[in-house]
Amino acid sequence: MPEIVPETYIAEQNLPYDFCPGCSHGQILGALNKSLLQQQLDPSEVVIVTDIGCVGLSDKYFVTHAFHGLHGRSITYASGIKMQNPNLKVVVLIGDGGCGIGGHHLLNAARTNTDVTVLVFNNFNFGMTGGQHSVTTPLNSITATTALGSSDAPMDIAGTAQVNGGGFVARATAFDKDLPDVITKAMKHDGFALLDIWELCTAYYVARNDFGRKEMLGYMDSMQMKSGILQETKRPGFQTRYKALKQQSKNQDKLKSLLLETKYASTLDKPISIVLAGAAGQKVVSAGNLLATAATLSGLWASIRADFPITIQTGFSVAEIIISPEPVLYSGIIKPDIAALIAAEGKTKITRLTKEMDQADTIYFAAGLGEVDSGAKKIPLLFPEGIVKSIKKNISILTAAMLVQELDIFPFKALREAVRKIQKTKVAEINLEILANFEENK
Ligand SMILES: Cc1ncc(C[n+]2csc(CCOP(=O)(O)OP(=O)(O)O)c2C)c(N)n1
Ligand code: SF4
Ligand SMILES: [Mg+2]
Repeated sequence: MPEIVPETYIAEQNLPYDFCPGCSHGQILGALNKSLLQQQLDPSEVVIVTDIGCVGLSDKYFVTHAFHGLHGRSITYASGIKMQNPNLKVVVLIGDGGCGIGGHHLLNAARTNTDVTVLVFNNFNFGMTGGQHSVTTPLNSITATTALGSSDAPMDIAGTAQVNGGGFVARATAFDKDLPDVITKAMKHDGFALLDIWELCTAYYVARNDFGRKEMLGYMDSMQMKSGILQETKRPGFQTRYKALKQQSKNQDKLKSLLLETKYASTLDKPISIVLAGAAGQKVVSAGNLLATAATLSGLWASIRADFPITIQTGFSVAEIIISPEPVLYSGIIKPDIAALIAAEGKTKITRLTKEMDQADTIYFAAGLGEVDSGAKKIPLLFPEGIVKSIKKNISILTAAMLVQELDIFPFKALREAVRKIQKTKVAEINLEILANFEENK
């Protein structure tokens, strides 16, 4: 139990609610507060994720953490928050409108059984924008967008979660006395939990359709959509399942060996962008990965973007690498500091980039590729004959070695370690020999 449990989870300084008189949203929030009190949760371990709409105003009424994002996307944010920190209790507050706009997210969260609790404030229309019809609007209803009566089949939100494997699914109304208890059950369930809570938008849906509490219950009966717990499975939630899979995995050591811990030092004080431009089969992207890995092993940040056509073994192959003493927040390169033209296909592909380069930048070019429309310094890519059987075949790794030597931003041994760390044994053996020959002959 937490050291300090509040007397209420409602942020009273923000009351009264910004809802119209008679709107059920406040009632559901009251039930959520009661449920949190039942559970005696530490407010700092609860995250309320709100969708858009009148329901989206709700997070500010709670003393817990809050996240408010785009319409229909709240379940994805909640899933991400839970994945990142499985100790948090994550509750989504979403309207029927949000469930329609983000329907794909809803059914996939149910399938994944990700451990979040979704409270659907289902008032049968878009409240906030003036009462347009939503996916749950009953047939023949009058709304701002269905003046002659809605002709769409209403979506069964609880039913959708149910058939898609949601761990805990219930249908309720905002007036149910036991709503706090059902919310508590849902939040305690290990896995995806959804409560389809039927309620009243007094400003629009109620006013236009003469639809009060009694009519809502009558509609529930007529649709044979029973209230109560509809599904409670024993299937473990995604986070529990993932943890177990990770523990059982035979690849534990392999996964650990992929961690790139800082082993070497670097004096780099500003980002440097490098573009390797070659052709399919030249292992251009592998060379880019080696540079980025070696930089990471030297305590730097690195990003790599690979670009190649959908075809295999033909066409260009380009690797864009940024190495930086700070996190790389944008991995695109507009004007490279260094470009290495390894093959004609790559040279053509990056024409737009080389054109942007000026005398502060350097273009290294392989034999026959020196004609470049660019203000950058141009230096031929020359390697001593005899260091490897075929310079042409190994030009990418040789270029990476040359760049490490020329730029001097991390030690050469970091490149060797990168080869050992990320390449398959046979490939690594060949590349380590190439690097050894390169060092001997430099
Ligand atoms: C993608 C997108 N489409 C439309 C809107 C405009 N919009 C804002 S609130 C809202 C209606 C919300 O209805 P609902 O989710 O049912 O919540 P309620 O207002 O009924 O609580 C709409 C359509 C939006 N913000 N984003
Ligand atoms: S418009 Fe409807 S949903 Fe929004 S606050 Fe008013 S009654 Fe509630
Ligand atoms: Mg609504």
